Amino acid sequence: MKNRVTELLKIEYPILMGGMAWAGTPKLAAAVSNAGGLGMIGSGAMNPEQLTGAIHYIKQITDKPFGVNIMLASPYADELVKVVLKEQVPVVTFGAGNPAKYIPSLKKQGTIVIPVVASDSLAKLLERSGVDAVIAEGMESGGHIGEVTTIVLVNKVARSVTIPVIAAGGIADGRAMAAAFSLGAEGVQIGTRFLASFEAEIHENYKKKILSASIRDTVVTGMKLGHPARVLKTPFARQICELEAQSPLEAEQILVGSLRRAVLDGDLDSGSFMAGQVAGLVEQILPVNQIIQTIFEEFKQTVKKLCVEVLQ
Ligand code: TUI
Repeated sequence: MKNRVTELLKIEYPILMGGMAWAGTPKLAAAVSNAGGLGMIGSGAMNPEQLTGAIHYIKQITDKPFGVNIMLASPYADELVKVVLKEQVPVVTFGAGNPAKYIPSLKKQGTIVIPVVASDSLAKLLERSGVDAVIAEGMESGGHIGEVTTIVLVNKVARSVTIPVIAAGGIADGRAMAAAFSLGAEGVQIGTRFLASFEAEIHENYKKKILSASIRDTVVTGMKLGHPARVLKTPFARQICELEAQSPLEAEQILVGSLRRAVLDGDLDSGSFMAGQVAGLVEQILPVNQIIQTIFEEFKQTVKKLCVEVLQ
């Protein structure tokens, strides 16, 4: 397939991997890139040395384009940007904030810059700052979220900017990909679906939890603390939501390190299993290559069906 996103990123399918902290390892990212999508190293939990190591490693296991996601709430954000510049990473995505101050240096070097936005106003502002595309991420997604649903956000952002829009949040199959393209998106970003893959280096408990989740099995923690994050509904997640109301400081402390405990230890008692509402749609663990092929095939079938029915 050829469109502005595949041309910009030099990839086969307009499918990007979400930049997941802890779970977005070079191995998973390389699997996505090798399958024709854009793999993304999630640097959210890395220091500059760890990111340098991850970039060196991915360069050994794929010769395809890849990206690095920089989570702007990271205490290392400034230094992580220096690392991607030094290592000449082809694509950088940003999340959880406004990356305006980093854009000039990255664009000067020719890096492709794609921030995540949760509003049309930030999308317009960043378009003027010279970003190459935006990811419009709705509140169905896992991890840190905004307040607007994907169907409303992607529609509005696509009507507000002329650069390509990549849709995220609630997308795990070809039907949702077709829906996103109907709203004006030219690419999709997928996170949760790739966690339920053979290549994902997360604890088995995490994968099992995703497979057994229904579409109502996520909850948003941290709402009262100012950093809302969608996670699988476990007794721990419910406990955090209750504690937030009574003792926000205590809730904050318990949340520290909880994503690491889910990803590395599969800790069901004190881990935050970040996942999107699509966890309820994911039924089996598959190789990344098959996930991408299946999504793209269903996308084509969906578009074809609509064409036949609507244009007959
Ligand atoms: O960043 C994400 N998802 C994440 S980051 C993360 S790490 C984490 N760990 C513990 C607690 C919380 C987070 C897990 N998942 N997605 C991208 C995203 N960005 N979603 C929403 C936004 C966003 C929100 C507001 C982007 C820009 C924004 O603008 C604010 C401003 O300053 O204008």
